[in-house]
Amino acid sequence: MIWNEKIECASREEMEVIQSERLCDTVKRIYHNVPAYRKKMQEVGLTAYDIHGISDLHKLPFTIKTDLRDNYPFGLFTVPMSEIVRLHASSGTTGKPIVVGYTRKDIQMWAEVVSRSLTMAGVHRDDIVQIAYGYGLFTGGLGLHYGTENMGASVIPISGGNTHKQIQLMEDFGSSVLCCTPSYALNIAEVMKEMKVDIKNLKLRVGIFGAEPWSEAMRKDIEAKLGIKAIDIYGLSEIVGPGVSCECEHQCGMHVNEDHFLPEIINPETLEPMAPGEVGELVFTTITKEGIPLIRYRTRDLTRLIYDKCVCGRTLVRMEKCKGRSDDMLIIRGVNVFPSQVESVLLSMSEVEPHYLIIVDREGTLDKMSLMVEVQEQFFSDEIKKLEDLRVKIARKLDSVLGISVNVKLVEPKTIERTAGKAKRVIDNRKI
Ligand code: DLL
Repeated sequence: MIWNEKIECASREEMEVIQSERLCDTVKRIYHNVPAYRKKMQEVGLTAYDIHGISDLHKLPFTIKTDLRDNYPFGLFTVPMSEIVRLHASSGTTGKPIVVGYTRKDIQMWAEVVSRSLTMAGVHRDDIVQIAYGYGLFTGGLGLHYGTENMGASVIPISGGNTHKQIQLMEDFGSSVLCCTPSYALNIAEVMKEMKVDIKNLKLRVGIFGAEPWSEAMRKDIEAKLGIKAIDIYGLSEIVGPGVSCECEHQCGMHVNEDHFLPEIINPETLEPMAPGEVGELVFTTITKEGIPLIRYRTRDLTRLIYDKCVCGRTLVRMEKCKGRSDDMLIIRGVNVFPSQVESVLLSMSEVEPHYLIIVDREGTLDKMSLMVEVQEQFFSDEIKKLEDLRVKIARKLDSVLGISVNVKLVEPKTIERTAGKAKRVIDNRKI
């Protein structure tokens, strides 16, 4: 089944007409309503009337995460707050988070693209959908929730964690669809084994997994352990959250909802557009969003676009599984973490030096983050209690800023290796 056949199977010409019209409309709105955007466009000698369609897209300036931070919290919103019905947020590179506002129409559009995604994955109205993505400022839980309700399937809004209960409800309620991060899916499978739950007695059929990178090998592992089809879903808070793109049952690339999010691939070094089919950085322009439209937003995710028609019949362009990032963002237990956030916490504390090393491991199915940090010469002491208090203080502060627990290890001054060139701040031992 296809949720919105007219759009999802439109010819390239039809799609380009829709995209061009919507792009021009968006550019006019932001030019007239957002001073920061108007300034950026004027700096490159553009007015809203210089954009006539998608062939002019490359003329527009890029938007990056720091533009959102510089206009924190609501500076890039295109409508008054009275029109905003929801706020979500995700990690910024330092200090303040990135804030995204949705109008009522934005929420409806988001539900539509998630309903399309679920349908692509083979979900239908009779399904019982267990949503184990976090509910809250993170877009995973509520994004999937509205899309599931919109298509008429039944939602179990359990949110993340409490794995025993997840499994109990799966058994008792007969959940047929599981939505969570791929690493949490493996964690659930592990606990099921401990609880001696036989997957044959479950109704689970489909998993909708995303919010972090995962490999084909991990897909096979999850599919075997849970006895399901594992579907990749992609999105980012800045654009809308989950539902920017999703795989269909053929699992051969994620169909981008390109009538709402116009994709491009650029060379992250030169910022020039890349030829179709080449791997580069994914850039999105939102062409229907009202709350906070974004022009040429650099996602930092590396992938390529496939324009061939899919076996499922959809013509929506597909993006390959993400191949990494062009910046240093880590995703640890589904939470986005920038080394610069850690650095700003350390710089705010006089007892430590900003010499540190982040180590990420995967123990079983769970990511663990450790941080080695040098203590200031004059603060270093033989008194264990004093050091332990400091360790706890740093861990608490990191937890409140990053939203995940960090195993902090204090080390003596000058023990972390110094390099003449770029400091190596992260060791990622996960084999994803
Ligand atoms: O992770 C939205 C989401 C929720 C997507 C639930 C899918 C499911 P953010 O927290 O803003 O939003 O993180 C966005 O996560 O730029 C990618 O680097 C990464 N990411 C998201 N989905 C995938 C995926 C949500 N399927 C950042 N594969 C993005 C690889 C992904 N990376």
